[in-house]
Amino acid sequence: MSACLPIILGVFTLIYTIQQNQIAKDNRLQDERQANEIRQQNIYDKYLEDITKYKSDGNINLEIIRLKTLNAFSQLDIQRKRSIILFLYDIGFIHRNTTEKERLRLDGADLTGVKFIRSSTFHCQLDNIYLSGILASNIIFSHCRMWYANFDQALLINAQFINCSMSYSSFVSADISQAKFIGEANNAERIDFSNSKLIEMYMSLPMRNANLTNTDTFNSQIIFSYNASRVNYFLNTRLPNGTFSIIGTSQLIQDGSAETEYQKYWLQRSGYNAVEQSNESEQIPDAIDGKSYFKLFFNSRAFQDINVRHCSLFIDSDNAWFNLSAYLACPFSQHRKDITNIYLRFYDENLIGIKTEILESNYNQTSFKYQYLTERILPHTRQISVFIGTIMNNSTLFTNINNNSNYTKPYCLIDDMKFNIFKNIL
Ligand SMILES: [Ca+2]
Repeated sequence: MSACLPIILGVFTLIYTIQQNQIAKDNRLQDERQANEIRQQNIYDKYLEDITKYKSDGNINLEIIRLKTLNAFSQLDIQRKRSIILFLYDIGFIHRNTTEKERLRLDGADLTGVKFIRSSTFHCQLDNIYLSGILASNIIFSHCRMWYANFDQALLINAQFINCSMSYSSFVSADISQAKFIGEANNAERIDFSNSKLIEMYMSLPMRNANLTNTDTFNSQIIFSYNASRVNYFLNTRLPNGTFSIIGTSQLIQDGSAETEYQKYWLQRSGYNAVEQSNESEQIPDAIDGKSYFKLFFNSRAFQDINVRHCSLFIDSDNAWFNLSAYLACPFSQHRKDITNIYLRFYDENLIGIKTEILESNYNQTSFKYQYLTERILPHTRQISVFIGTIMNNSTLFTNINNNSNYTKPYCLIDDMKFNIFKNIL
């Protein structure tokens, strides 16, 4: 017994020391937590105080407010971030139905994991909330009313919208992959999902009247309503099984037939001569389509840019081809090698040229001839510039000028130009 006592005392001392160390450690952590809490509360209070003062003074510089807000978000916890969003909403800074000048943009604001959950004290009425460009993976909205909400360009991976009423909301160019739309009626009416990613998204009710232009729904669990009054709009859409919906094949060149005032859509290239439009009184030959056509002289050049972002998904799938067609002629030239051409330049997202294609008239083409060109569109193409012009033998021009004849300047003709994108089924 007497031999045991020191051992017991020793064990006791050891346990006591471990306990004391743990208590000291707990206290230290508690102190750190408190300090952090106080620091966050100070940042939060100062932020609210500043913005309220700007607002009451009428001294609203949205760029400064934006920087202050992003700075606050980078330091605060999710509860305080949520409070700031509700504060900004309440004072009208993040409403979709204001003008762009009056609206605070929160692009890049980190709202990851923030929760907006309706409760007895919080009604979550967020109609028209404007949260374009936020970074908000795992964000949760539960039992909220958010008609006309705007989440354009936002990153919302694995977001949850539980029993939310959100008709007419907008997710243009947003990433809502793996998100969940769970719950009751009105959950998903007339939402604009164009250009957005809905990969592996889940929606418990059928999707209705949504805009799915260029939307990626690959591997999603979405049921599309085929009720006649509730059909969704599919164009260049990647469907859940990986296939594509109808691909837009409509004419992408604006006024390719010289029928409107052509300067409306065509720009003159600097350093080149103008392209002209024929008028009926002087017109020989007749136009192929409508009443007039383009007249292109020596060194004439005009262009227009076609934006193909609305079918970027399809283009990047590497199945996209284009067809360019037009009627071309050079009846009023004096050199058999004078030609007219349509020159296509393909650009990527950064406007770096990645491909060039040319459709040309033949030599000695004195009357209109239908010509076309069909080629693959390279993935990553985002813009296509269409140039119309001529390659004329210089001597033709000089000959005419020197002869001082009554022969008007030689020119070539283009009419009924069409550019379509289509799916190559081979
Ligand atoms: Ca025409």
